[in-house]
Amino acid sequence: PQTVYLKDYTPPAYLIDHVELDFDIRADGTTVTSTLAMRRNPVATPATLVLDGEELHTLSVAVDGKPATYTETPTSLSLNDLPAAFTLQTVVRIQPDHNTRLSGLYRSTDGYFTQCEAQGFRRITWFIDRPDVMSRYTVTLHADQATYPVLLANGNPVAAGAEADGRHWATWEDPFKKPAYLFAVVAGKLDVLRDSFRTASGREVQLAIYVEPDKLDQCPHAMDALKKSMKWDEERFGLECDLDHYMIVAVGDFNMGAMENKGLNIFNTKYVLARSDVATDVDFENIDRVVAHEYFHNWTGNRVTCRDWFQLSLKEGLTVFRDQEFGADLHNRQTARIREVRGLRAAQFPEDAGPMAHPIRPASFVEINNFYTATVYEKGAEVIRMIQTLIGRDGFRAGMDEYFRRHDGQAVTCEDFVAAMAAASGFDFAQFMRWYNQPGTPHVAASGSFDAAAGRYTLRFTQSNPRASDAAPYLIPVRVALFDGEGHLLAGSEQTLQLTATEQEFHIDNLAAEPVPSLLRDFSAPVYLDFAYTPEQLTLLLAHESDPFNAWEAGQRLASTLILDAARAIAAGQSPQWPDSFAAAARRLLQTQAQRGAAFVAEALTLPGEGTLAEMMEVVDPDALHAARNALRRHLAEELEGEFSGLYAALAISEAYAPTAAQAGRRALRNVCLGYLMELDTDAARRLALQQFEKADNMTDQFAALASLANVNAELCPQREQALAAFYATWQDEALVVDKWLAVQSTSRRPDTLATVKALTAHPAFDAGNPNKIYALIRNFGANLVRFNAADGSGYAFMADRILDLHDRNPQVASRLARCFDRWKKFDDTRQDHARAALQRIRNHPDLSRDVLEVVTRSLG
Ligand code: BAL
Ligand code: ZN
Repeated sequence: PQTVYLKDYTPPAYLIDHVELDFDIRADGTTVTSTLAMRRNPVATPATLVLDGEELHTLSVAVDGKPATYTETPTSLSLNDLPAAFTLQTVVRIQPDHNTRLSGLYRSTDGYFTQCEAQGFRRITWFIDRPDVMSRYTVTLHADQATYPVLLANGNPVAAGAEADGRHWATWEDPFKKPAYLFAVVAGKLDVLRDSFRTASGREVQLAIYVEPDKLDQCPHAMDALKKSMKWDEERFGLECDLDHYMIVAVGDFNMGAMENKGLNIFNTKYVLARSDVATDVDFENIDRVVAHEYFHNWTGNRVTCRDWFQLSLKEGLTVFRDQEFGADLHNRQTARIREVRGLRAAQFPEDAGPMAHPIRPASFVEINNFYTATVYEKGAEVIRMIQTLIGRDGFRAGMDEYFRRHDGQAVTCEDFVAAMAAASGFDFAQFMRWYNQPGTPHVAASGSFDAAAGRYTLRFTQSNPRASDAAPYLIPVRVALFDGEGHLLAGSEQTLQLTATEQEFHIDNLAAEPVPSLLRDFSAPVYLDFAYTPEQLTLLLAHESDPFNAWEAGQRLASTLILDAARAIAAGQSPQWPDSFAAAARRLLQTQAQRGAAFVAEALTLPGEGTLAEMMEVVDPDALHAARNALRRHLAEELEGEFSGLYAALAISEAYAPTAAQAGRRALRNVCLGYLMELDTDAARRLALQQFEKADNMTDQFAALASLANVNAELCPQREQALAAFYATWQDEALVVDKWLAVQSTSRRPDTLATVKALTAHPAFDAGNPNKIYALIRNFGANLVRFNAADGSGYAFMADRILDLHDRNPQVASRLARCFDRWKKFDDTRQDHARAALQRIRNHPDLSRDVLEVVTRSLG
């Protein structure tokens, strides 16, 4: 397969001003008639017109109404000798009912849906399928009226009517020009929840959420989230909705989370449907953020879009940052930041250290679908956050205003965005641009020394990038504050240091005694930061640091050291040792939960994940790591049983369920307490969990109880079997809850998890064609560090089988499964041999899909 390079970008030879599409949808196939008003691009070198296509059956091609001469390959249609401006009409047949890739137009249970980002539009019709070709669209759909009563496309409805044979039609017109990746149509039998929103300037926007029949009672939360997002974007960024109609359509078969098509978002049901008995607090919060994310794209992505796919982070990093800020304002800013960093460390840091490492703006790709990554999205958001840190919130807002003033209606680059920020703030971002162009997580090593005679504290920093040793130094904003020995913040010590050189030092004067530095507050840059903290200093910061992120971070540092030491001890056949101070610090956290907030304490008592800890090991020993982490949990449970039991009782909520930050925080901490009590491995704890499972009036509590029971290791645990069976019996008709049932089993600690997962692939609950089911059961198993990386290679062999089973039917999802192998080179030789054999077996498969081939080749490389 061909590699595409950013450096090879050239403007398109032709432009398409208007697109008229006619979809004749029938059971035996869909006929798409496309009429394109085209002209030569005045700024491009004249060339052959080459249109993109995939799996299209061409029926006719005409230029200005006359049959045309053309050359066709499976992926291109070329025409020569064209006038300066002309109309190109093509008629093609496509087979949405057989489109298992879920890219282009495809069939799902309740009708036909589309997904065109990044390159799905070419699976619908011949087109110049690249984001810098922006056009106005008029779209007509024809389908059977009884089976597909709802016919939708981007923009505004302009006409509709009945046709012969019980069919009907509808025409939609989108007043905004857009790239093809934002195109969408839907034809289905769907229920609709309607509402409206009046913008700050008085425009009335009609809102609609379309869902499968009988799910309307699971839509109000998403509708509420949409209206809140619309208001938030007006208040924070002065951005109003430009549409008359804003529609969200939920579909159960969807590769991604959701898609920001202009005025017609298509969502995975996972990010729309919610009711307290079927969705958890985390689900409610995720829906808020994803609904906001897609809405925010209307400005950051749609009105200003990407020049080419290398610029993906231009819209994704920025829009993730915006949805993070919205979520923080709506819920709990402190814990939102903690969770963002937890997620970054679990997914992006390993990605940036592994075979798929790439800058937030990649320089090349084989398959763009492989670059919808944690790096482009989450690290991209961190880069945007650093820009705001460097120029301040007002400077950032001025930069956003300038960006839209300059580029509204255009397809632009990351440089264009940063140039607008620079123009508005006067800040020099030249060195900062390295964040866009270099891969790898920078390592920052810091040390401090105190000159008592001079009252001077010196902080020294060195930065390096192990993944890219030739990388030039980054501009790294490091927020710091200093604390005295009693944990008081030293007045005036809060500042943002700008690291720009490989080695650098900063002085702080007029100090009476050596301070305790708190570095990288609020996680001001996506780096590893090493400082030789003593346990006493970390305990002090955990108790007193006013920046909640760094208070949490101090606890994570303490726990990480203990667990990694314990893993080494266990591997050497010794018992782990736990200092009294750690349980004492945890006790103080529990005692101060009322002041510090239950949500914060829940996060602070959640130990770093195995995947994150594995990144800190030279050679990962997943069994020892797993045993060490669980042993520390058990140690805390034994030391703090009384506190956990007491808080479990005290945190019970008597009022009706609401997914508010306050209630969610209480439930989170209460369920953390339950989880620790379950570590005691007593019948009393299991009965408590089963009781919670049975009595819960909401999914958060029911699922937390189920998850703790699903981990029970005992050969026979009647409560576990009872809960799993009851859960499935109750929820088997709620697809998203069935996903939870699958996930809770594939992420279980139990040694027989692989056998369970294998058995579940044959269970009626599993559907090998549905991305959500595959993610729930198979990809989650791939993230189960200790079970996926079993020493005998059984986890790797199973994953290889699943990837080969799927790669042809759905390359995008198969490729995501292949990413489970990313870190295989961090394990011991025996595991590496098994992983290599599994990867080679995949790579040697004839006709392997391009998506999987790219990932596996890089992994083996
Ligand atoms: N653009 C793909 C889905 C999303 O990031 O919103
Ligand atoms: Zn996005």
